[in-house]
Amino acid sequence: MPRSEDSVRRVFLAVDLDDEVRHGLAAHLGSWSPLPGSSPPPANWHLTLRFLGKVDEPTYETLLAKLDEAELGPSFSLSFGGLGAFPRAARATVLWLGTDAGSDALGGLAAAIEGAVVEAGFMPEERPFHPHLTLSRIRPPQDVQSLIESVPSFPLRQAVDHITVFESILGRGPAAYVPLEVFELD
Ligand code: 2AM
Repeated sequence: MPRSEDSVRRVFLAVDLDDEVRHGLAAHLGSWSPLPGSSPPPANWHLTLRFLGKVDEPTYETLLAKLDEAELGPSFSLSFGGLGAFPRAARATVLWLGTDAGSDALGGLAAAIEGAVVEAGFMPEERPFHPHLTLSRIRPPQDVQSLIESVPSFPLRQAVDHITVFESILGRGPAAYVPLEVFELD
Protein backbone atom coordinates (compact mmCIF):
# COMPACT_ATOMS: atom_id res chain seq x y z
CA MET A 1 0.00 0.00 0.00
CA PRO A 2 1.43 3.42 -0.86
CA ARG A 3 1.64 5.82 2.06
CA SER A 4 -1.02 8.51 1.79
CA GLU A 5 1.55 11.28 1.22
CA ASP A 6 2.93 9.30 -1.75
CA SER A 7 -0.34 9.62 -3.63
CA VAL A 8 -0.26 13.44 -3.86
CA ARG A 9 2.57 15.10 -5.71
CA ARG A 10 3.51 18.74 -6.31
CA VAL A 11 3.86 18.79 -10.08
CA PHE A 12 4.95 21.17 -12.82
CA LEU A 13 5.68 20.86 -16.54
CA ALA A 14 8.83 22.37 -17.93
CA VAL A 15 11.51 22.50 -20.58
CA ASP A 16 14.61 21.08 -18.98
CA LEU A 17 18.08 22.29 -20.03
CA ASP A 18 20.84 20.38 -21.77
CA ASP A 19 24.02 20.10 -19.72
CA GLU A 20 25.86 22.29 -22.25
CA VAL A 21 23.32 25.09 -21.80
CA ARG A 22 23.21 24.67 -18.02
CA HIS A 23 26.99 24.80 -17.64
CA GLY A 24 27.31 27.53 -20.27
CA LEU A 25 24.79 29.71 -18.45
CA ALA A 26 26.52 29.17 -15.11
CA ALA A 27 29.81 30.28 -16.74
CA HIS A 28 28.09 33.20 -18.50
CA LEU A 29 26.74 34.51 -15.19
CA GLY A 30 29.98 33.79 -13.33
CA SER A 31 31.20 37.39 -13.19
CA TRP A 32 27.88 38.54 -11.76
CA SER A 33 27.58 35.76 -9.17
CA PRO A 34 26.34 35.66 -6.55
CA LEU A 35 23.19 37.19 -7.98
CA PRO A 36 21.03 39.22 -5.60
CA GLY A 37 18.52 37.20 -3.58
CA SER A 38 18.34 33.47 -3.35
CA SER A 39 19.38 31.54 -6.46
CA PRO A 40 18.32 27.99 -7.23
CA PRO A 41 21.32 25.76 -7.97
CA PRO A 42 21.99 25.40 -11.73
CA ALA A 43 20.79 21.77 -11.50
CA ASN A 44 17.30 23.19 -10.79
CA TRP A 45 17.18 25.61 -13.74
CA HIS A 46 14.30 25.06 -16.17
CA LEU A 47 11.65 26.93 -18.14
CA THR A 48 8.28 26.37 -16.50
CA LEU A 49 5.47 25.68 -18.97
CA ARG A 50 2.72 25.05 -16.41
CA PHE A 51 2.69 24.81 -12.62
CA LEU A 52 0.00 22.42 -11.37
CA GLY A 53 0.56 22.29 -7.63
CA LYS A 54 -0.65 19.32 -5.62
CA VAL A 55 -2.01 16.54 -7.83
CA ASP A 56 -3.60 13.33 -6.58
CA GLU A 57 -2.87 10.00 -8.21
CA PRO A 58 -6.04 9.58 -10.33
CA THR A 59 -5.73 13.14 -11.65
CA TYR A 60 -2.03 12.59 -12.33
CA GLU A 61 -2.85 9.49 -14.41
CA THR A 62 -5.50 11.45 -16.36
CA LEU A 63 -3.01 14.26 -16.93
CA LEU A 64 -0.46 11.82 -18.38
CA ALA A 65 -3.12 10.33 -20.67
CA LYS A 66 -4.16 13.80 -21.91
CA LEU A 67 -0.54 14.83 -22.48
CA ASP A 68 0.01 11.61 -24.37
CA GLU A 69 -2.95 12.41 -26.67
CA ALA A 70 -2.01 16.08 -27.09
CA GLU A 71 -0.53 17.47 -30.31
CA LEU A 72 2.56 19.10 -28.83
CA GLY A 73 3.79 20.20 -32.25
CA PRO A 74 7.22 20.11 -33.86
CA SER A 75 10.57 20.39 -32.09
CA PHE A 76 12.23 23.78 -32.27
CA SER A 77 15.32 25.67 -31.21
CA LEU A 78 15.07 28.27 -28.48
CA SER A 79 17.47 31.16 -28.07
CA PHE A 80 17.88 33.17 -24.91
CA GLY A 81 17.99 36.90 -24.45
CA GLY A 82 19.06 39.05 -21.57
CA LEU A 83 17.95 39.27 -17.97
CA GLY A 84 14.61 40.65 -16.82
CA ALA A 85 12.67 41.00 -13.60
CA PHE A 86 9.21 40.49 -12.12
CA PRO A 87 7.29 42.63 -11.40
CA ARG A 88 9.73 45.33 -12.59
CA ALA A 89 13.44 46.00 -12.53
CA ALA A 90 13.25 48.84 -9.99
CA ARG A 91 11.53 46.58 -7.42
CA ALA A 92 12.44 43.06 -8.48
CA THR A 93 11.28 39.98 -6.63
CA VAL A 94 12.25 37.54 -9.40
CA LEU A 95 15.31 37.86 -11.62
CA TRP A 96 15.07 35.81 -14.80
CA LEU A 97 16.68 35.01 -18.11
CA GLY A 98 14.41 35.72 -21.05
CA THR A 99 13.96 33.88 -24.32
CA ASP A 100 14.25 35.27 -27.83
CA ALA A 101 13.92 33.31 -31.10
CA GLY A 102 11.58 30.38 -30.52
CA SER A 103 9.50 32.24 -27.90
CA ASP A 104 6.39 32.02 -30.09
CA ALA A 105 6.87 28.28 -30.51
CA LEU A 106 7.34 27.98 -26.75
CA GLY A 107 4.09 29.89 -26.25
CA GLY A 108 2.38 27.50 -28.69
CA LEU A 109 3.73 24.55 -26.73
CA ALA A 110 2.47 26.08 -23.47
CA ALA A 111 -0.97 26.56 -25.11
CA ALA A 112 -1.07 22.93 -26.28
CA ILE A 113 -0.17 21.81 -22.78
CA GLU A 114 -2.81 24.11 -21.30
CA GLY A 115 -5.44 22.37 -23.43
CA ALA A 116 -4.37 18.97 -22.10
CA VAL A 117 -4.22 20.27 -18.53
CA VAL A 118 -7.75 21.70 -18.71
CA GLU A 119 -9.04 18.47 -20.30
CA ALA A 120 -7.52 16.65 -17.34
CA GLY A 121 -9.76 18.71 -15.06
CA PHE A 122 -7.53 21.56 -13.88
CA MET A 123 -8.73 25.14 -13.74
CA PRO A 124 -7.43 27.22 -16.68
CA GLU A 125 -4.33 29.32 -16.04
CA GLU A 126 -5.42 32.93 -15.78
CA ARG A 127 -2.01 34.56 -16.08
CA PRO A 128 -0.57 35.01 -19.57
CA PHE A 129 2.41 32.78 -20.35
CA HIS A 130 5.66 34.66 -19.97
CA PRO A 131 8.65 32.50 -20.90
CA HIS A 132 11.44 32.88 -18.38
CA LEU A 133 14.13 30.96 -16.56
CA THR A 134 14.15 31.98 -12.90
CA LEU A 135 17.65 32.87 -11.73
CA SER A 136 16.87 34.23 -8.27
CA ARG A 137 14.05 35.17 -5.93
CA ILE A 138 14.61 38.45 -4.11
CA ARG A 139 13.08 39.35 -0.72
CA PRO A 140 12.83 42.19 0.06
CA PRO A 141 12.63 43.56 -3.50
CA GLN A 142 15.73 45.18 -4.99
CA ASP A 143 16.55 47.45 -7.90
CA VAL A 144 18.28 45.24 -10.46
CA GLN A 145 18.21 47.70 -13.39
CA SER A 146 21.98 48.14 -13.61
CA LEU A 147 22.57 44.39 -13.32
CA ILE A 148 20.09 43.70 -16.12
CA GLU A 149 21.79 46.28 -18.32
CA SER A 150 25.27 44.93 -17.68
CA VAL A 151 24.74 41.23 -18.45
CA PRO A 152 24.95 40.52 -22.21
CA SER A 153 22.57 38.14 -23.97
CA PHE A 154 23.32 34.48 -23.36
CA PRO A 155 24.39 33.08 -26.74
CA LEU A 156 23.62 29.34 -26.53
CA ARG A 157 20.43 27.74 -27.85
CA GLN A 158 18.31 25.04 -26.31
CA ALA A 159 16.78 22.34 -28.51
CA VAL A 160 13.18 21.86 -27.38
CA ASP A 161 12.28 18.32 -28.45
CA HIS A 162 10.49 17.11 -25.33
CA ILE A 163 8.77 18.35 -22.21
CA THR A 164 9.33 16.98 -18.72
CA VAL A 165 6.84 16.38 -15.93
CA PHE A 166 8.64 17.25 -12.70
CA GLU A 167 7.79 16.56 -9.10
CA SER A 168 8.86 19.39 -6.81
CA ILE A 169 9.83 18.15 -3.37
CA LEU A 170 10.07 20.98 -0.89
CA GLY A 171 12.11 20.77 2.28
CA ARG A 172 14.99 22.51 3.92
CA GLY A 173 17.28 24.11 1.36
CA PRO A 174 16.64 24.07 -2.39
CA ALA A 175 13.64 22.14 -3.73
CA ALA A 176 14.40 18.79 -5.33
CA TYR A 177 12.98 18.59 -8.86
CA VAL A 178 12.52 14.95 -9.85
CA PRO A 179 11.77 14.17 -13.51
CA LEU A 180 8.80 11.78 -13.60
CA GLU A 181 7.84 11.57 -17.26
CA VAL A 182 8.94 12.86 -20.65
CA PHE A 183 6.71 13.63 -23.64
CA GLU A 184 8.43 13.96 -27.00
CA LEU A 185 7.62 16.64 -29.54
CA ASP A 186 7.35 15.62 -33.21
P1 2AM B 1 9.17 29.98 -12.10
O1 2AM B 1 10.25 29.92 -11.07
O2 2AM B 1 9.66 29.58 -13.44
O3 2AM B 1 8.45 31.26 -12.13
C1 2AM B 1 8.60 24.83 -9.74
O4 2AM B 1 8.30 25.22 -8.44
C2 2AM B 1 8.30 25.93 -10.72
O5 2AM B 1 6.92 26.16 -10.73
C3 2AM B 1 8.97 27.21 -10.31
O6 2AM B 1 10.10 27.34 -11.11
C4 2AM B 1 7.94 28.28 -10.56
O7 2AM B 1 8.14 28.87 -11.79
C5 2AM B 1 6.65 27.54 -10.67
N1 2AM B 1 5.80 27.80 -9.53
C6 2AM B 1 6.01 27.48 -8.26
N2 2AM B 1 4.99 27.85 -7.49
C7 2AM B 1 4.08 28.42 -8.31
C8 2AM B 1 2.80 28.99 -8.14
N3 2AM B 1 2.22 29.04 -6.94
N4 2AM B 1 2.18 29.47 -9.22
C9 2AM B 1 2.73 29.42 -10.42
N5 2AM B 1 3.94 28.89 -10.67
C10 2AM B 1 4.61 28.39 -9.62
